[in-house]
Amino acid sequence: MTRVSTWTPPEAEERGWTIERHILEGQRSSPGATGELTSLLQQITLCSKIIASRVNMAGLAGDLGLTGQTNVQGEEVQKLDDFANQTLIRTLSRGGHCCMLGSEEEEDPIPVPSGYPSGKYAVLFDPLDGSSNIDVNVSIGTIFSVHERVSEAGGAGELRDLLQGGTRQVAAGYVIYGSSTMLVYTTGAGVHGFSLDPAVGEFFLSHLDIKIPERGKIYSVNEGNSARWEQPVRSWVQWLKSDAPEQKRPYSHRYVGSLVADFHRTLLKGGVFAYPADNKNRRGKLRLMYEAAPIAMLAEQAGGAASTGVEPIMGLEPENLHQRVPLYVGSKQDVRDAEGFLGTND
Ligand code: FDP
Repeated sequence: MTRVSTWTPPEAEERGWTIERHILEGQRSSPGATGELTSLLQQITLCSKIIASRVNMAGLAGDLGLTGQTNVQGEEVQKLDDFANQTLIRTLSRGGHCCMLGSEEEEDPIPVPSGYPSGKYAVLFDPLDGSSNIDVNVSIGTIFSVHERVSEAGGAGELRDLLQGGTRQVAAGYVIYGSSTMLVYTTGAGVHGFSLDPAVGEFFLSHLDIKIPERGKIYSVNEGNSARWEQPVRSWVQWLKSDAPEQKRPYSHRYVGSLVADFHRTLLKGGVFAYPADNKNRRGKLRLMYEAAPIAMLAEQAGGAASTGVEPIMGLEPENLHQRVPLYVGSKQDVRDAEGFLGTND
């Protein structure tokens, strides 16, 4: 169950709040909060600053290019992918608040090393999403998802601590390394965005209680795959492009190719991002646990929707850590339209 908090978002005059203060305020008004989630989120924030600094310097520091290895998904590992992955693993596995980690880059769950305490949370992350954009200075990001453990407190974490459905996330968020670095997160009390001031080395509240417009005017999909799509997906995209000014069509098209960047735009401006299933990727390309579920929690918390095209992403019960899923996410009305074409919305 999504955790209920009585906390309400701060007023506009609190826009200069640091992320630390914002998280702490959330903790103070959550009955029964122990401070562990606060501390875990602070560790994630620290990792994102370290990764942001390395991303910004990558061209100079010789950190662009491949490591020569392939990951569990069969993709070539970039040096920055590896750096981001190691930063998150080192920090979170020894930080005292996690019992188990899951990384998009690692085949197996990552346990807490012996000698370190086993904490209350299980965290999943995609350390550097949008890898194909690393070398060309296009926005990339880190995505994270936090669950409360279901195995016995204090003992070693188990796979089931990670393999929980989207509605059981207690926090989710992403960091976008773009023209500025932003961290956007939710703990079930709205979606809030913070911008990194690199001179101070601190994230400050810049986007308060973000809400996705009910309907947008942008669609975002890799149309290079259209020959492989099922007919309903093609019909939907054709409909979005058709000339019907009275219904505010055609939509504009934008596609960065980094989920974090495409979703960030969708969150702020509305519209829909999709990565449909096709006859090459029968279950879609994106990963449920590292990408679709956290993005779905953010979308719903911002008043939007996230669907496989036939059912809500948040309702899916995961079968394995690396499972893929089709994704339609963004403005509620735009996602409903997609579902209408895919046959679920009459
Ligand atoms: P990438 O392969 O570059 O890491 O899931 C990964 C992802 O990027 C998403 O960030 C992005 O939305 C999508 O794949 C892009 O896939 P295509 O190149 O097939 O469009």
